[in-house]
Amino acid sequence: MELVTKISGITLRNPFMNASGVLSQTVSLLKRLQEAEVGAVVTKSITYEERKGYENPTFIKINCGYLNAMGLPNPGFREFLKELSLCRDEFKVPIIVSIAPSEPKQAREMATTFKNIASAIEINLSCPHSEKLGLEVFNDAKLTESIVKNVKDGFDKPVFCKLPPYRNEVLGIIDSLDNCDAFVVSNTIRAMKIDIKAKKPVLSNKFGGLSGKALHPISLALVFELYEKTKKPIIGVGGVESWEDAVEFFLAGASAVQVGSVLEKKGITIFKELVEGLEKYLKEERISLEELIGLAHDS
Ligand code: RRO
Repeated sequence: MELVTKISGITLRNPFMNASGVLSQTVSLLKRLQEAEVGAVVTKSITYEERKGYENPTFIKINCGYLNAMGLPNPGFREFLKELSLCRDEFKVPIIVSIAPSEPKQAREMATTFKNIASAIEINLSCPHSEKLGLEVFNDAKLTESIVKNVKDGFDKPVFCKLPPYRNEVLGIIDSLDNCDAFVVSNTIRAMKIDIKAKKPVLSNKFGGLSGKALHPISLALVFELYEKTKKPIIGVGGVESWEDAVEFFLAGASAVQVGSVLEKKGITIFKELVEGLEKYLKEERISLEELIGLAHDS
């Protein structure tokens, strides 16, 4: 079955990509990723200035998924651009550059800088545990609107907004995000774990983002609801561990699916499993991927 799909005019050989931040922190990891059967690669969220990230522990497994508070470790956009430019030609799949801006002018500068490298920009409006970035930006509707507009003005290709999993806030803002081309739904949920012997939070940053199994039904419900409220394409992300989980996202209305935590667990071979599983399912059900998208909604 044909898995080629389009998101806002970008052609993907299949609808699967990594979620930003997972196995994508460095250019060499991105190169490894594309050796797997990905439709596109998504970079770690890049900030204006370099960030060291938080102290360990930054990533832990808990019984309903994973908690992370990496703290956006990255070399800053100029250095990252240098590294990526050196091997741009080695990439055979679209590169989606994730940026985490905190103000409009810097957002525009970052987007413009990546215009010859990126097939799309994904704006991180949803990291749940960083000061003046991600969710803190999203919680300021005017700032968010202005950032999205500036990225759009500075970049002539598609711009995606990565949203948090919080239904009311997302539904309250999407109309003012008219400038963007697609929504990525969703980032992790703000969460924590406390060590009962040490009597203190386990993550060095105290709070982190919950991903994995527990996130899947929550993101799925938001994708389903957004699909009825927007005409923009949606990229589903959250707790996909098997092709069946991905199919749920397509049925809810996602045009593509990103995978995150499972990459830590299973490695890049998960993409082959997803591609083969989806192909087999489409064949058995005798439908195309295009027909599958949104099929769980009443017609
Ligand atoms: O780097 C992180 O700690 C991080 C980011 Br940028 C994000 O968007 N979501 C998340 O769970 N962690």
